Amino acid sequence: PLNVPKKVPNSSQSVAYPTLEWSNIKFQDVIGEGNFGQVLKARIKKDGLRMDAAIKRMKEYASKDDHRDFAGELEVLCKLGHHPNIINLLGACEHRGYLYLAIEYAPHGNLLDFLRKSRVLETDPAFAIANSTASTLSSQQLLHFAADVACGMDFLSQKQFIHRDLAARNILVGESFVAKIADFGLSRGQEVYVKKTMGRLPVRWMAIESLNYSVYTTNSGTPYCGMTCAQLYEKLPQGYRLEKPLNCDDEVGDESASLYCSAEEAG
Ligand code: ACK
Repeated sequence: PLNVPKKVPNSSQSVAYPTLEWSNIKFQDVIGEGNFGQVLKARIKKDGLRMDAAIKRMKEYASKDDHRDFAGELEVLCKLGHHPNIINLLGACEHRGYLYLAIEYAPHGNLLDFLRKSRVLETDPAFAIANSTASTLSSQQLLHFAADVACGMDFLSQKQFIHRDLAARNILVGESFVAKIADFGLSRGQEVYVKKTMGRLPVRWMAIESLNYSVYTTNSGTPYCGMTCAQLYEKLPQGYRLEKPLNCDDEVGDESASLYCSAEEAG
C-alpha cells in the first residue's frame, strides 16, 4: 500500500513510512544503548502476523542533529526497499511526540561482539599473542560474512546510497547467521557526498579520499587498529595498508592486495 508522507516528530522532515499501531507493539527487554537512545526487543503485530522486532527510540534530550539523523535513517530505510543483507524496516510509530522505529530483529547481535566472542581463548599467553586473530569460526563462515556485507553494500551502491559508517559494530547477525548492514543514521542518498563541516567522523573506517578531501563515494570504507587518527591521516596517503590477518588464506589476502593495487592504478 502507498504510504502518505507524515511529519517526523522533532524534525522538519516528512517521510512516507509504514505505520505500526502503538497497541500492536509489546515491549520486552532493552537490548542496546547508543548515543542516540535505546534499542528494545519487542513482539509486534504487522499485517496480522506476530514477529520479533528491534525498536529504536530517541533519548529524551536528544540533540537536533540526533533527531535529524533518526529521521534520515527512517527515510533511507523506506526508500531502500528489501534486501536480505540490509536490516529491514518493519514500520514506525509516533507516540506522545516520539518516533519509534521497528526494524527486523537480529538474534545474534552485532558482528563486532560476535567476532570477539568467537576468538580462541588460550591459557598460554605466548599462544594467545601469536594467534590473537585466531577464531573458532571457519574461514568459510568468515568469508560468508564478508560476502554478505559486500552484497548489502552492492545493493546500497546500486540504489546510490552511501552508508558513511560501515564497521563491524554496525553489522547485525540475523537468523541463520546472515550478516545485515544496519545503522543508516549517517547515510546519504547520493552517489558522491562532500561533507562541508567537520562533525564527528568514523576516521578509522574511512577511505583515504574521504579523509583527504571529505569526499564519500559508494566505494568507501576500511578499519585500522593500533594507530592514532593523526597517524592514519599521515600514513594512508603514503601507501600504508592493513596487514593480512594470520588466519586469512593467502588466496584471499593476495586477492584483496591486488584489489588495492587496481584501485590505485584506476586513480
Ligand atoms: O550486540 P548488540 O546487542 O546489537 O548491541 C547493539 C545495540 O542494539 C545498539 O545498537 C543492538 N541492536 C540494534 N539493532 C538491533 C536489531 N535489529 N536486532 C538485534 N539487536 C539490535 C545491537
